[in-house]
Amino acid sequence: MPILDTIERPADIKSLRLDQLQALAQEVRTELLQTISTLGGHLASSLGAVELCLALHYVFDAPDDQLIWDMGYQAFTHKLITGRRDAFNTLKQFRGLSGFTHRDESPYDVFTSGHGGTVLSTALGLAMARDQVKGAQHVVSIIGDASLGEGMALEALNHIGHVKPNLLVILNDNRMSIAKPVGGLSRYLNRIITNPTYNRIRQEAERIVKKLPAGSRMVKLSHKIEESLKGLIVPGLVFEELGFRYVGPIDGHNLRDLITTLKNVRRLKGPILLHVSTVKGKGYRPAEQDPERFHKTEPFHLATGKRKRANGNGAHAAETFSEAFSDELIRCGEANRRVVAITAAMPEGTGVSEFAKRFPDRCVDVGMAEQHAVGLAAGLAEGGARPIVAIYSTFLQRAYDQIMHEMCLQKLPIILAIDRASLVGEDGPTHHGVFDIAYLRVLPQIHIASPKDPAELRAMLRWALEQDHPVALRYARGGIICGEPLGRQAKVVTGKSELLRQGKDVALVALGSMVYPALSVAEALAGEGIQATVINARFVKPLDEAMVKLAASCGAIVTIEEGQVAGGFGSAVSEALDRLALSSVPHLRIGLPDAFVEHGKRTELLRLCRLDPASLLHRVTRWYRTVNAPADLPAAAPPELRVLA
Ligand SMILES: Cc1ncc(C[n+]2csc(CCOP(=O)(O)OP(=O)(O)O)c2C)c(N)n1
Repeated sequence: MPILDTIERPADIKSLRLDQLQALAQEVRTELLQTISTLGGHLASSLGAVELCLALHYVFDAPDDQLIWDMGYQAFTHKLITGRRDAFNTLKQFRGLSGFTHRDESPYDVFTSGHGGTVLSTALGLAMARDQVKGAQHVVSIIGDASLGEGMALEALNHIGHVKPNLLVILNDNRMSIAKPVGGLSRYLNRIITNPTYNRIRQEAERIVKKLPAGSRMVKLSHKIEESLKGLIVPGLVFEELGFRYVGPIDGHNLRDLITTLKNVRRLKGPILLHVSTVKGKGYRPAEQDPERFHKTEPFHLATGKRKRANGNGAHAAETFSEAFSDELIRCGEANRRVVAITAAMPEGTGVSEFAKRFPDRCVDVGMAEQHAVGLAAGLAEGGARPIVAIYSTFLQRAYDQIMHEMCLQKLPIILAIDRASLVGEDGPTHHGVFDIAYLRVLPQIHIASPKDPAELRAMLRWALEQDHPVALRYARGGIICGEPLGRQAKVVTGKSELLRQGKDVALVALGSMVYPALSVAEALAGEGIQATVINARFVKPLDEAMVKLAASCGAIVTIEEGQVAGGFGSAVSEALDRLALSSVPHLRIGLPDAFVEHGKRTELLRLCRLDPASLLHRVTRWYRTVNAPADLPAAAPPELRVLA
């Protein structure tokens, strides 16, 4: 990598000639491909934004100028040229580089960002703050075409045109979301890219007008003509009407054009929208041909693009929660013609794509629009349909008010299928799905359940479809994390838990992904002479109070959940103990600490948060011995959760 090897900071690329910059782009692509084919991760978006990243750093002076990326997985080139190349082979690994922009990682990363559609609001805020103190820096935000359709981005677009600050918005338009984009906005952008006529006319008109005497009737007339032309054929009219000056579309792989245009728009005042056309997966044929698969990929063979199989012996991996959901959803669709599946731009990840093939008329992809997804579901439910909204826990946060107002307040029978409701692993703090128990539990009228294994998820989905009120099913990423599936289970009954093991000394009340680890802890405790009851809680709400009484009868209760302790399932059990006048029973709440958990493999993070079976055993044993210490012995200090950096 003769050129990349010499780049330690963005200033180093400013002295390069155009041909050297072009060669650098190829070296960066090679580096991206070598690293991500080995480690896996987001690929196609960054491949498509190589030239754009280089041109931005060539023209602007980061970090004084603020370059803000909407979801940093498209900005790996930016990472490579901002002093992080040596660590690039640690991308998304535990204690390695983040897979997104991350403000603790580099002064060049203005925000830690993994949720889409945020950047226009934060950029406007930065521009307004700059103007308050009469700062001179440029604020440049880069957003993808699908993310532009997010509610938050559209709200910001509306506001930017009102405030009219000096602000450059780069629309990185690769005509792809993760899957095919949906909606009028994406059709509109597509039309612009494929019809550059107006731009040519406008450039020509501007050239002629410049030659006319200032203030002449001809100049005024030409402005009028331009205005009326806009109404007919102007691309970007929508942006112009919102108060932006629209520039583009330009070829996002032509470094010369990119640099010239960026230099030009750098001088312009007011909000500018520069429309850049890029190819997702650019420069790597398999990714260009199948950008959806290479949006985020497992490790693969560079020569062919084929996945490297971790499981080389051909053995069948255990079923995941997403697979069980995907399969059961189809059965539910077959059994009930009113079932409608809704996804917010993630048909594959949330497991609705097979349902979509089977029942295309009953599957709706709303695009990156989680709030709308829940609002839409409310209308469908009121109209008699049975909507199932499949969204990752972390992105469902966007739809909180719709869950409260459109769903719970109206008591509509909508099912939220909340995937990745756990630590998610390599995507890290922007993506961990660990807040939903706390944020849903406080809402009246909703039932919240969490299955211990994929088979139970199937049963819960069937149960949910029989209910006449809102239901949330939350399930972890992947499958069960230890032991073998029990292969038997009690019928799912509203608000009833499942007793899995009886012991007289302590009750382990576990939720969802923590049930199998609790069983293994109970086995180990028996070896130490402590007999544990194990309860699969199943329901966070309504809580099984009979189960709470049973647990209390053991004299000590430990609740275990893969979610925030604050406000979580354990809190629900504590509240019940209060209600039942049983609050004197010692109760240890185990879950996630009051901190944002970093990235790494899920198993590594569970260990870090002391939710792996060995740590759980240690914590439960220590606490149990403290609680049962004879009164004349000083009690050991209660175990403390380690606070994460
Ligand atoms: C609020 C939110 N919803 C969903 C996602 C999941 N997601 C990640 S990337 C992506 C598609 C983004 O497409 P686009 O903005 O066009 O960028 P590209 O990847 O094509 O460069 C989606 C839906 C997310 N990150 N944030």
